[in-house]
Amino acid sequence: MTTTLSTLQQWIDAAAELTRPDEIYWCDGTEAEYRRLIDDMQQHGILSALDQTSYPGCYLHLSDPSDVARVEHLTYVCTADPDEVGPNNNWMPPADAHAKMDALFDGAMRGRTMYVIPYCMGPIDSPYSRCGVELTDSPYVAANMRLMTRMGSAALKRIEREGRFVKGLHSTGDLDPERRFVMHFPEELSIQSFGSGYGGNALLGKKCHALRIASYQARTEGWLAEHMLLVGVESPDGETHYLACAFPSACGKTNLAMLIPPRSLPGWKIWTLGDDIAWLHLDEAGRLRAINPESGYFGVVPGTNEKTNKNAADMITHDTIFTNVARTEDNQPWWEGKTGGTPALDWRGREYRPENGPAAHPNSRFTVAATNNPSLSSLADAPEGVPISAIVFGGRRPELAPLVYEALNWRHGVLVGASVASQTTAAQTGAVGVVRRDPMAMKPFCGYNFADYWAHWLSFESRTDRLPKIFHVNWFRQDQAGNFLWPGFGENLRVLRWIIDRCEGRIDARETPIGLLPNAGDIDTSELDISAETMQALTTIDPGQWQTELENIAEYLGEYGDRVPQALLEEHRRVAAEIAKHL
Ligand code: OXD
Ligand code: MN
Repeated sequence: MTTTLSTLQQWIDAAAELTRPDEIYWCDGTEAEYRRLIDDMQQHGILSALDQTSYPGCYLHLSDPSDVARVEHLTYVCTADPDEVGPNNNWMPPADAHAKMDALFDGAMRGRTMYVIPYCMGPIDSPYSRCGVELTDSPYVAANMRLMTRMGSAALKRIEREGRFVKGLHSTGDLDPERRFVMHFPEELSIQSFGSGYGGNALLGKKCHALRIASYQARTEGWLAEHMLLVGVESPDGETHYLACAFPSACGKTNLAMLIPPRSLPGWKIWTLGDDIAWLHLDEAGRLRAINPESGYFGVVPGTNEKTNKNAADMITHDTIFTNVARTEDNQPWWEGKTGGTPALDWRGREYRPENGPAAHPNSRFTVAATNNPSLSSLADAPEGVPISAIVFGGRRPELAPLVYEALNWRHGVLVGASVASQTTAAQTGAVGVVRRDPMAMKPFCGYNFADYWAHWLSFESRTDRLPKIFHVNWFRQDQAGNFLWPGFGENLRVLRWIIDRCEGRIDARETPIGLLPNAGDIDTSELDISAETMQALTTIDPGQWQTELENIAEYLGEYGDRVPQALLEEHRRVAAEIAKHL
């Protein structure tokens, strides 16, 4: 295969000239090709087959132990003007970044094959979708891209028709953490990633394209590229509402997107559109519509079981690539939180010993095609996407934030989103469990200055009067002893019901300084073992704590200087003044 698009061919020729691969292979995206990639990787020790009787089509990849998470400190956005990327990104002048990357890529693919991966982010025939081509020397990346994106001939046809695509160049290099960089050049629509094989650093369609580059494009084109799951909630009457929910990494997006309704809520159904990224556009009628640019899931494995997420547990029993999980004696995958089995080998391939830490890496992952998902929505491929009833922000907050609250209006909702904070997890390299600000759950992913991004969010208010309502949830409140106050998982549907009832104007709410909270008894707790006092704790606010929170938010917004929109600062002053009245 080659291409009729000369700009594509010239770019590939130049990349090959620099990196010197032994061979260039064009991916067509077929099942036969996927099988060949898997077989080759097994022969070269990159993948090993898991027990094919109990886990048909499942394989295990073990990463270099230094390469198991996203590397935010080595991720850069390179624009001519440093102010454009803001304090939320690392910046390097494009010329310096190119010089650095050229030196790293020089000859890096000698002895290797360069895989040419044309991909489409979003349904192949959607006007909202965007395409890219990734050049990589990693067959693991090629196989994962087939599960995660619409990859191959159909994407190439669209690229040749449109003539426009994001250029992604990737090499695992020698996996030396000192020679590892993920560079974005939004003005050139290009990405260069070197020295890592880990998902978020190497599957360039995901975080690099669908969030960092896409958010940059979305600002100038009037849409939003967001770190959001997309889920359809169908009531027993057959009414379906679509929610777009932004939570930081490893805060349960996959679980919420695939939620199994509890037995005590018969007749409810959940339909998954996406578990990580949503692209949101206003349609001609002024409604916000969303597509999921991905077509597979790269989910956190530990904790997945029949109780926490039966759909995911079932989904990963076949045709799945596991990365960095442990294995049992009989070669089944194993992870902390799995029902049954005992680990024999840990994620580093060593005999399992508890003193070496967890058997599976806390950020071990599954990669599966969305078609494996029993709760996949019939609209997952709809070119026009789905209409959004509510946007839901959330974070991992052991204290402070109530179970759920509603913003008074869009502008207040933007402040709520800009104020999201959450404990860090193993999805990124660095300390785990530290509360950090993560506006709209986009801290690691917004490809431009957050101050401009908030202004962009605010601009939607003047474009339509049909914007969705905005909410904030917190499934992670704990008592003094560290026990979770809310059962979470499937029971979160009870909170989604309240959100939907609010969207439909079917239920009242209580006005508080931070927004609208549920009235006592309005969140259905039937058949739940939860006391009225606990519900009270989950649905009231402590004005003193919130005063401190508002001070912290002001300090955080201050980091963005004069660029922060006045409307956001005014909204902050309004909420702070309301809180002061309740002290
Ligand atoms: C992810 C992440 O992998 O957010 O989705 O880190
Ligand atoms: Mn994510």
